[in-house]
Amino acid sequence: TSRPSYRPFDAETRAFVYGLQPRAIQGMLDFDYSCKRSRPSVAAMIYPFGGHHIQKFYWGTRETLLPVYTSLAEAVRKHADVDVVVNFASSRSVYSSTLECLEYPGIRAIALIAEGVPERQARELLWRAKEKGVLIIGPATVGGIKPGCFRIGNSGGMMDNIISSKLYRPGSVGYVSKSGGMSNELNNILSLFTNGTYEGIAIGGDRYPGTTFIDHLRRYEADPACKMLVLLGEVGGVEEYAVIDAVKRGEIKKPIVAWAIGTCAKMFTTEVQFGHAGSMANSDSETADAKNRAMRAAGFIVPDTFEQLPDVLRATYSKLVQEGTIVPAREVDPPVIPMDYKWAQELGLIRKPAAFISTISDERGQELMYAGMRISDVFKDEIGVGGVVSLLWFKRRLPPYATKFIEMVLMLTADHGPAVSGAMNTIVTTRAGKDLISSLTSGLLTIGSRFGGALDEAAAMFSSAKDRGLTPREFVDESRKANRLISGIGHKIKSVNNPDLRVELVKRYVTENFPSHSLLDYALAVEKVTTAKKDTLILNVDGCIAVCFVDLLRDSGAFTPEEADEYIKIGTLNGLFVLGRSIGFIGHHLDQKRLRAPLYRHPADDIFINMADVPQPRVLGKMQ
Ligand code: Q5B
Repeated sequence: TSRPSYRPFDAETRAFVYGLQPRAIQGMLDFDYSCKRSRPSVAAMIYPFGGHHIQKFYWGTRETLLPVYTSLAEAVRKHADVDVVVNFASSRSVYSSTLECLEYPGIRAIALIAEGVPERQARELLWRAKEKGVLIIGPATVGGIKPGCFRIGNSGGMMDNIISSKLYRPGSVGYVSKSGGMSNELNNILSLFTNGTYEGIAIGGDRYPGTTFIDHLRRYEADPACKMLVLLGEVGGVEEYAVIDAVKRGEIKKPIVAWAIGTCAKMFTTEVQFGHAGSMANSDSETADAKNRAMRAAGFIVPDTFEQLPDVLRATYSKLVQEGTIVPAREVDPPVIPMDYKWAQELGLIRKPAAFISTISDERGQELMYAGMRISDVFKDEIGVGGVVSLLWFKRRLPPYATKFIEMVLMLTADHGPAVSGAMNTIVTTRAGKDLISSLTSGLLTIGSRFGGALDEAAAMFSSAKDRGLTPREFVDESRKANRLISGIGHKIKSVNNPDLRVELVKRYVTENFPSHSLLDYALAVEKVTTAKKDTLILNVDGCIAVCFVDLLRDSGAFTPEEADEYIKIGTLNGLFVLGRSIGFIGHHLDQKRLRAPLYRHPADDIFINMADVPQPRVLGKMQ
């Protein structure tokens, strides 16, 4: 690139981000947009897993796409203009990925964000990078920021911080620090007491950073656009002394304001290790006080306390303005960056009507809740499947006789052999090679008003007839006149002489356990009338369960009359058969799979095909 070596980042800098870091990348793009860059600073992401794909980001108010490559080689081939890598690889993989970056001569700067990189590996990377003339920032750092030009990862903090510290446009002060957090503080102070940051680098808190204070201060010294230097050092290590030597040798001539943090260490009676791995004094010269003294003696502008840092910054800056070294530029407002929806919501700035309402379960807290009941209590109270159904379907705990009844229904309806319509469809579907869900749903879709899905209508018909005061015979006659079959009456194979024992079990349980069973009694009286006509017109399993459930809804005391009516109307009762029979359909699917049952084709001789009265096909329209 045409960039001078002292200026590795400018408004044209393009970077790869190593690792999937959508939040950091969005932050970099938002920064770019606030700087009015013509195009995003991130060209692509490198992520070895999950295949080559693209990801969507915001560019101001619009959206833009960035590619994700699985190899650096491909990324480098496709983006020859990229010369920076922001490496978010973890401490485990940062070594190998950085070595790989160093193989590409086009990559001139690499920021290593990972913490906990083994010192031996960090030193080797540092040495190899130096050999190739590649600038390394980190490890264990947020990186740094070049206002108006380029932001490394999350440097500079949230966008409101970036805007308030005026990082969207360059100032005149180049700083180095160890900590990313203190860099944010410096950006803020510099925006208040000078014309702001020209470039800021946090070298990282490890004992062996890839580049140290002096490397960056030399660049700032060489860069004519940088007019004033700031060194924010800290207790531990000797990097500040390299800067002192450079100042003494006259290599650094620009005014340099400095402070070493950690002067409070002397207040402790024992040795203090601050947050960074390197921030512990191993000798007197490594204390913050010794460094501040030495820097002051070498001609640095060192305040007496950190609190006085703003004053000396203001004084130094004002002097440079007076001399004409710094000519403050006219302030320009940055473009408005739309706030992320989630952030705005967290701040309570916006509200939005929810598209969905849900009132039965909640998994957002520490523990999954079923209608207000913790999942651990579901087990502690041993409420069973019937209890869970009562919570999730009716949003309340029903008395034990009721939850046991629900369980009984699920067990009774679980299967009725392979010959029934739904099981047949499941079996045929399975034999066509379909999966469990397809085979199950094919069976479930068969459930309807004639097969298994007669519960809701049976509940409605019987309760309406009883509520209207019709005698059983009047009800049967009314239905016949209207040409309506009575839902819940009749069975293909069960009859008075071949009773359905499932129905007998339900009847016995309900008469013994329910507080009342008036609709069941009414339905049994209707059965007497219908079976007198034909012995297969029994109260069938659908009908029996339906009328008993109405008795439960109406007389258990757990539902208001309105709720009871509503549950019948909204199709709750068929749900019992659907849920129960799913068990059987899944069983049939697994059975056919186990049996390796081949594709089924119905024998043609079992189908009467007659096209005698089908008219001969005619060709419509003109013949050519
Ligand atoms: N007739 C169930 O039909 C069946 C009448 C009736 C008045 C009636 C039929 C029906 C209502 C729907 C219903 C649930 C189709 C059934 C279930 C689950 C299952 C299934 C399994 C399992 C049986 C003969 C004569 C005719 C009809 C009259 C029939 N039903 N009159 N009300 N409800 N019922 N479904 O045997 O004068 O001769 O013309 O639709 O409740 O699905 O095991 O298989 O667990 O899987 O073919 O138990 O009853 O009788 O239609 O030939 O009728 O009786 O009008 O009179 P059938 P049809 P007529 S349980």
